[in-house]
Amino acid sequence: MSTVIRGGTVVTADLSYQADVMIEGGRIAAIGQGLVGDEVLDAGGCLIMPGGIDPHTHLEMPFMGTYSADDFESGTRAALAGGTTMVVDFALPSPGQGLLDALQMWDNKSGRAHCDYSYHMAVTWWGSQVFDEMEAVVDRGITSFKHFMAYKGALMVNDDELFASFRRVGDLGGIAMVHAENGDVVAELSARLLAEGNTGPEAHAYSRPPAVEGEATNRAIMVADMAGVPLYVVHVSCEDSHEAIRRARAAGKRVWGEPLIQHLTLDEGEYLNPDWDHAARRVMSPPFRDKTHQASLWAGLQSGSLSVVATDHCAFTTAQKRTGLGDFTKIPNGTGGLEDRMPMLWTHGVGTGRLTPNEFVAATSTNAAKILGMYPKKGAVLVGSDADLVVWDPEAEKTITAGAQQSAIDYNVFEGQTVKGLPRFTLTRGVVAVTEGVVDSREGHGEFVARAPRGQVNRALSAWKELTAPRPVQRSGIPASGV
Ligand code: DUC
Ligand code: ZN
Ligand code: ZN
Ligand code: ZN
Repeated sequence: MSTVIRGGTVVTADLSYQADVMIEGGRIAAIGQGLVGDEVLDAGGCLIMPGGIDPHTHLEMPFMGTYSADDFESGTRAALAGGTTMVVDFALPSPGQGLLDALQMWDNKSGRAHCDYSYHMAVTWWGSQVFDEMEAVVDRGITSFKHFMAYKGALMVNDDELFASFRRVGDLGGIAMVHAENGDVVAELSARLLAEGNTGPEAHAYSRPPAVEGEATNRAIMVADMAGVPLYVVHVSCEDSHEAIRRARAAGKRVWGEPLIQHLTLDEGEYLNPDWDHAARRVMSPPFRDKTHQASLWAGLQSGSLSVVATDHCAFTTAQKRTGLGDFTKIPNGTGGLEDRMPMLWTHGVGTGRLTPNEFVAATSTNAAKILGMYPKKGAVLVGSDADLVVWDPEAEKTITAGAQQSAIDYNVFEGQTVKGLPRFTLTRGVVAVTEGVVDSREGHGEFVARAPRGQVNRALSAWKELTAPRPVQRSGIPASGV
């Protein structure tokens, strides 16, 4: 049984060209002119692109006293509806819990996935058990380790733990990831705002200003440099952290930044909406920023200083959000976006001329596959690659509304926005899962994708070697020179 996608333009991160794509056994079998197959999908007027990879989701995650509302079933169904064919979720041990134990919990949940998936491993505490189990985690094909520099008293790790863990990740050939916000400052500002009677959702944003993110990003970059490990900074929301990443990259450091579609398209004005529900539904960390920060993120995607657009999909219902009525620090942090990431980025990126279609593919798929060590199995239109493909109709339009979404929650932060550019077909390993907005996918079809360690170090131009090299010690006597 073979399928041919006929009459479209193949668009990869590098090239655009007219060709048919033949699929057999879940993989791309041929790319060329006039291909013949058992089944034909009409791609006339459409672009054939690698399916999206969302490298940052939290499905059915225990968090702030509840669980995020989209699980691997509804979350991956939403992903496919929007042209995303793979998610990378975070296995999250609670402090004191073993990494392998947490991995087992995530394996139990992910069996329901409609599309392929992988995990990052979160390091939420430090000890010899964590140190030891990290190697087994890498052997399982999980090569990226996330650290929270915020959520003090819960998930946050201190600098000594960060440094120890970064060194271990570096020695294992993996990638360190950070949620970069200064958790001590956030805790202090939150307490003060509450004491002054600021209890509403807007105070959430006041408690996490851009400087909090910029400081932590700079610190993480320097610690990663000293530890000799490549660094991936999740949800870069502002110029303060983007500037640190730009500077690190210009100095030859292996540092990548990931903005979210939410921060690219929504701003802090959302928190001033007089409707409490409206504002609380948009509470996430980091919060939405003003438009100058948005412009910085778009510029980063254009210049290449930012690499990947994700969602941090962590959806909570209105009822869950309302546990924070009267105390903004209790509003579960998180927003959705899995179904909307690609149409929103196409509309506001390609549709406005900010991004080329090839840059769109790089930001939504190929760069994540390369950085995370799964290219060209994923993120490519090449013979032998998995047939995770989206046949993209640049003329198709819709208005986003919660009533029509796959996500399990009762609202959508992009409600009422019209997008132009939608999947005509989404294919997961060769199987058509979505046809013009109609999802017909199979729960449990998704498979775990094991990733290879990149074995990269982060010592290109750093002073790391000099700092740690053995040096002669002058034990006594007069200094050798006048200094
Ligand atoms: N930020 C969120 O908004 N939700 C989940 C975790 C995070 O860091
Ligand atoms: Zn985070
Ligand atoms: Zn996250
Ligand atoms: Zn716009």
